[in-house]
Amino acid sequence: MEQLLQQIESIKAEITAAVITSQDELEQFRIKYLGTKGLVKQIMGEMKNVPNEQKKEFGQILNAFKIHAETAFEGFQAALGDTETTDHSIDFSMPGDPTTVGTRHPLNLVRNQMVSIFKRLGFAVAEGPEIEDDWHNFGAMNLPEDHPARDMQDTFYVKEGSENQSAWLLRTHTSSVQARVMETQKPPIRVICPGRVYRNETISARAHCFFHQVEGLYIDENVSFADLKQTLYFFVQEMFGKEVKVRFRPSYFPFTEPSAEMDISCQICSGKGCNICKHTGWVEILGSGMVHPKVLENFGIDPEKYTGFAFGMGVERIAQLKYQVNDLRLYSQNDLRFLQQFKSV
Ligand code: 2NM
Repeated sequence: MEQLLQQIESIKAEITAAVITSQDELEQFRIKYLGTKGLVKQIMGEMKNVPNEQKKEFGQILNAFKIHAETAFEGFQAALGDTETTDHSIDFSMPGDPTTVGTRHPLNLVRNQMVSIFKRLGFAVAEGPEIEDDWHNFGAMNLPEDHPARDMQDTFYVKEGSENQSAWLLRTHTSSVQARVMETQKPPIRVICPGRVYRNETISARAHCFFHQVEGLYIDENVSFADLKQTLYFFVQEMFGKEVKVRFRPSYFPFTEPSAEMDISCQICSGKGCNICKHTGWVEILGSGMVHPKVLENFGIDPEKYTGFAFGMGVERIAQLKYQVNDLRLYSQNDLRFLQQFKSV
């Protein structure tokens, strides 16, 4: 038994030390160790002389031995195969061509940042269709039949309405998504709706026929205008830094009452006066207000019990202030000289 183990160890060492440089030598190796009369088979044959109580342990040792020989053989075989098929016209030590990594679109970067700030305040993200019906885009939002936004001059209609069929259009704001949220959820509601919207404008540096919005909506008992101000103040501080100054101006929207627009101190000239802020030191960044009682009623939400605030802002405008982009067309022209200026993450 002791002798047999020594024999196995020395054969294993021999195998480990073997050098194989040709198919001939490989075949010799196979016959010597793995052939029908090879050493592995021979040692296996010794099994019958091992006392019964040692058979299990010895069996394991034999098995490991066999695997050792087979693995070595396969290794030699693979190595030989490789050298014989190597294409010497390829230099594997040459450094590879660098992979060019894409960049993220600035609107994507800014949208993600906006969403992440509102998520921290407990807002959920809601999305909806870009082709909408009259009701979700206009009617539910308290826009009267004769409101100019409903005009063909301002809105892209996909399908004209008829007596028994509502018109289909490209949504002009993501309020239509909030309409769908109010339709399906009961207060408390706290959502933001990022997405693309469409308006029939002549394309220029300052206007485009599509752009991107993030709109927010918060409905619960006792939601106040103070909540609106503090939420939006928190947002701009996170977006532009603690130094940012804000001011609210009274405004008008059919879907809110009262309504306000918010300006921030110009991020380009720090309030000294430049082209972006038209030398006022302030730039408008969003519209907001307390949700109009009629809008709440449209969705069966009791305006005596619940109040809410809503706001809407353009992603392009925020990105303009962050990255000093002075022509809206740059966002959709896919000019790599523009796009490659933005980080990839
Ligand atoms: C704005 C300005 C003010 C707004 C209102 C609503 C809803 F669904 F509650 F009626 N969503 N968004 C809103 C309010 C949007 O954009 C400049």
